[in-house]
Amino acid sequence: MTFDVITIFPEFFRSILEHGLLKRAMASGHTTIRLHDLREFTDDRHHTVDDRPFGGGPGMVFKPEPVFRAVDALRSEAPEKALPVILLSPQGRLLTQAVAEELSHVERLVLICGRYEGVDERVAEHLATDEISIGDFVLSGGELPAAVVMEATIRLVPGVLGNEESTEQDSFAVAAGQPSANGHGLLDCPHYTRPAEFRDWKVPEVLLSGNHQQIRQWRRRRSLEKTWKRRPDLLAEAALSEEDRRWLESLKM
Ligand code: 9D3
Repeated sequence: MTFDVITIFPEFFRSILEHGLLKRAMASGHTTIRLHDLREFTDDRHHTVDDRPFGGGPGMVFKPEPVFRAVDALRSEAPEKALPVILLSPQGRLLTQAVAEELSHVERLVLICGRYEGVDERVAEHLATDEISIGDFVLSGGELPAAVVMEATIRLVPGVLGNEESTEQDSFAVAAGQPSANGHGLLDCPHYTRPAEFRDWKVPEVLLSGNHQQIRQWRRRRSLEKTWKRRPDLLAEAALSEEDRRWLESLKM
């Protein structure tokens, strides 16, 4: 899978490409990430990428020409193929596990990172094939969102994760489609490791008991409890047994 990132801050991506999952995916040949400096697609002496908004108002807007030129240059590398172009913008559809899943099947993806007050609307209307936001909070530009889209997508490409993790991932995607949820569409249960007692705080006794039936029940109940308290919206979609429902009823009393 190849990502072409169009940005005025290519350097911004260096550290994330040199660590963890993205580095591994590139080293193993599963992923190619190419960074393109938007300023290289300007034609004036000052490499101008932005201008004042028509109609007035604060801030600056990305000019359309350099963005179109950058994407045209990429398109000319394989003119016969359709090229998905994602504009990262606060007006986009929300990134979810289901969206990442959808993107992971694509062979090549262009990511346009905006800055300032925004990007000339003709980019969204006539160039981008998709517009994505990573959530309802204000960031300064599309670079962090582009990195988030790449990480969420690449880890779903077969072979990128180890076998163990990828099996787990399958159940995420199929049963839940929620990044916060486990294979049953619930929030994860608490996890502990040694020491069994830390600053007077003891690990729940049941986890030390070796009774796997009880441990399974304890984990399931903690998952249900946490989901009910923090993300009741997930319960509506979760796969619940009769026993789960009885436990939830008992919580509500
Ligand atoms: C202060 C400017 N805002 C006025 C209401 C609009 C605005 C313009 C540009 C807000 C943020 C940005 C820059 N953000 C992105 O380009 C962006 C983004 C985000 O801010 N949040 C979540 N996802 C994304 S994807 C791209």
